[in-house]
Amino acid sequence: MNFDQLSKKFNKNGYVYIENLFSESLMDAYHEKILNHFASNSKHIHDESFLDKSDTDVIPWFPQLDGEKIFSIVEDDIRLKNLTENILGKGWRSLYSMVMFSSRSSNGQAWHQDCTSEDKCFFNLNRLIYTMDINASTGGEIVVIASSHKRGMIPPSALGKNIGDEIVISPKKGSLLLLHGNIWHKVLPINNNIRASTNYRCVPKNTPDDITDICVYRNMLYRFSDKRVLVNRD
Ligand SMILES: O=C(O)CCC(=O)C(=O)O
Ligand SMILES: [Fe+2]
Repeated sequence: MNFDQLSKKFNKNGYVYIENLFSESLMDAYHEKILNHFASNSKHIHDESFLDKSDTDVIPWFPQLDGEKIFSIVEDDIRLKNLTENILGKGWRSLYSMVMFSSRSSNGQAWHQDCTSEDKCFFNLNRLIYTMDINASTGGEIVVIASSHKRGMIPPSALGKNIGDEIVISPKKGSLLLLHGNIWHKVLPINNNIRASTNYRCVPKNTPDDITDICVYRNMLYRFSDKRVLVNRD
């Protein structure tokens, strides 16, 4: 792995996608845990008005908080640690690991930025790993606008559908997708399967823990901690 090259690519584009990083057997073990958990926990924890207005259909799970030790294997992976340090610099820290689950035929996620872009030094880095293949048949591909992490706030809905050249990423089982929290991104609707991704979120030095509390959608700024629409944008 050429960490310098990958880190340059990340800084330029706001994302990096790498296939075949984690073994099939590890991904199968993760996926089994995920399916077992959601077999009995597939209720939404967000309130209905948020789900409606954000057009977002995901259910989170924090497996390490439930004592699932196997989820530390990716977090402790030395390649992932080195790449993260190359991108974020010394003093970065992990926030948590979060599985995001979507049911078959659900909406995916509308265009958004995970955090606001007022202070360029502070953002979240998503380190997403995939325990299943995601493609046109399953649905749930990720769409990004390259380099949009440098373009400030995502345009409001009123500016129409086309906000740049869309790059569709269809992650393979065992792959890693690094996404800058300011990049404009969305998840396409889910088709024929459930969808799961596992995110090892982390932040540069001195970034507040609640950096992702305010999420920027094209139609609103939403604050998760008190479930409030801060700004209507359309
Ligand atoms: O689940 C994914 O592939 C990406 C979800 C997302 O928007 C994020 O992690 O910020
Ligand atoms: Fe996101």
